[in-house]
Amino acid sequence: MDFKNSDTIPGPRTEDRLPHTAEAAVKIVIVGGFGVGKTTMVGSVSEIRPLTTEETMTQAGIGVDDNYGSASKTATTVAMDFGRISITDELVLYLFGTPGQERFWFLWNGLFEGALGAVVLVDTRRLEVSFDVMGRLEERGVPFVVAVNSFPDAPRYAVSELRTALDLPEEIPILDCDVRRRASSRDVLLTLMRFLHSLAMKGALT
Ligand SMILES: Nc1nc2c(ncn2[C@@H]2O[C@H](COP(=O)(O)OP(=O)(O)OP(=O)(O)O)[C@@H](O)[C@H]2O)c(=O)[nH]1
Ligand SMILES: [Mg+2]
Repeated sequence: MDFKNSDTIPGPRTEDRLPHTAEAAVKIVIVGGFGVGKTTMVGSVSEIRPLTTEETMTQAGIGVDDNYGSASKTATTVAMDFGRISITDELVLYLFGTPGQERFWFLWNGLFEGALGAVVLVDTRRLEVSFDVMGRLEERGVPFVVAVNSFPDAPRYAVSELRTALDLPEEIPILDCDVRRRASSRDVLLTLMRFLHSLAMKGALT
């Protein structure tokens, strides 16, 4: 009788293994409105092959789904994105990207469970969506930083103008990013970690 030779079963990819030095794992959520670049961010920064739940956007979604920018966008997240990045040898972040379509927002509550912090991705062409998003994080007590994903045709604002427009207190970091670039996405996560650290030092983390 033939048996499958175990040598033919591929082992885990080297980068899929958690570094043996890892001591702390932290859950971070990436949130924001439809098409703001959440999946792109998780994909650009993850050191493992990201898990995505992208579904093709079809004619059936017309009138139901958000369609902003849909000319160039053909897929949307229906459940979540998942990725991982080691910030240091000891600290590993698990990244969870939320769906942006409003009809899937009920999934957010589960994704927020146990999250230490969040990145709110903002598109300056649609600032109004960010209020809902930030409100939900505030309700759940999840601290966040705001990262403006700079699309080429999006209006540019000074940080102080954005702070006023988004009604954000002085201590919440706001920064520009290009989620397609790994270094830029990593900078956003480092800013969030520094912010969480400063909150922990003040005893403001629950
Ligand atoms: N020009 C430009 N395009 C970008 C940028 N970031 C993302 N994109 C593109 O914008 C589209 C939207 O990105 P996604 O990552 O799918 O956005 P999302 O927030 O996950 O979308 P949903 O899950 O549907 O809410 C993709 O086609 C990206 O390649 C950017 O900084 N500049
Ligand atoms: Mg997505």
